[in-house]
Amino acid sequence: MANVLRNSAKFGFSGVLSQLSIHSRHGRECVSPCFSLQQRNNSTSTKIKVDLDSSTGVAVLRMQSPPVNSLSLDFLTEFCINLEKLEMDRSCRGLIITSTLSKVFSAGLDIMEMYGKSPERCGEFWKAVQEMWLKLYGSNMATIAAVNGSSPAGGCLMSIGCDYRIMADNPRYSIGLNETQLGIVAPFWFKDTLVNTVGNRAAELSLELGLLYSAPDALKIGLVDQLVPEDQVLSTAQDTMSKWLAVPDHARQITKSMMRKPTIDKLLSNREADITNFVSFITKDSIQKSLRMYLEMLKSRKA
Ligand code: CO8
Repeated sequence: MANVLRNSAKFGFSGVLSQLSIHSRHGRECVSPCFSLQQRNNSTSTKIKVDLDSSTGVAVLRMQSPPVNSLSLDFLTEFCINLEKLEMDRSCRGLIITSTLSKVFSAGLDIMEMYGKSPERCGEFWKAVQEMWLKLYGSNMATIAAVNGSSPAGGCLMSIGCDYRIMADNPRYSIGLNETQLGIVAPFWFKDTLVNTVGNRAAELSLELGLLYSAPDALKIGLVDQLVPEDQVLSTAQDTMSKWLAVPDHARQITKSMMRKPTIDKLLSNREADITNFVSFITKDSIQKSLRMYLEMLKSRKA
């Protein structure tokens, strides 16, 4: 059953990853045929840096794509490749996701990927967003988000895709699914992940109003699990991870699958329709206009 979870996140994987795929000695697909031991332990790409400590079995994935770690197609592709590598590496049991940027964990989906792009490109982008969530939410690893800055929209999705969230105790940092504030609608699997995290009522309020919660408010509704001083976010994540890894892997993985598989299967069986919906929605003139106004607002806030 543990493999069900692993495989459910893997099926349908396409594009760059499938071109890199080979079969591993375990009979599962793995990426990058020329993946050396050194690369497996520590990989650095442009937007993401991964350090795997083989003595603890814990990898730290650092997002390092200024100015705000927005989730572009390139970023998502790198993210998925790194996740796939770690997933296939039997020495890796836990994953901590954090940011190297000050003040920002991730600003969510790169709005420029949704503005003024062709339907084909939008479809490709959305497939990558789906893939990121499928891989993370369905990961066999224990996953902790070390949220050391603001984490709106897709950044929040990434956080709630993990098993546990530790956030910097800073009221200036916010987290939430604020899509309606941009005039767009969070798809059903964003909604399902939020409901699974904070319950139906809090999710309803949060989604309809597009609420961004300050770190203390996020703790109150259970959107994050713990607040710690900013300089202790990563060390607390590492300490917490050792508790998660004290649970036998197979028991934790089967339990995780039991909790998450219905949500994952719902997207897997509606994946193409979800892409079609996204493309027809996002390319509408009225939605493009909302995005343009939101981008202008972001720029003017700076001025
Ligand atoms: N995409 C692209 N560019 C962005 C984004 C983004 N998500 N966020 C910020 N930027 C840009 C800004 O425009 C600015 O650009 P420039 O330097 O050229 O003026 C630069 O990044 C720096 O931004 P700030 O000055 O605002 O940086 P701060 O450190 O002051 O603030 C924040 C950081 C808090 C992250 C802030 O930038 C912010 O709130 N960003 C917007 C976040 C947001 O609303 N994201 C939503 C994205 S949509 C999404 O993730 C889910 C969509 C689901 C689609 C469903 C449709 C069916």
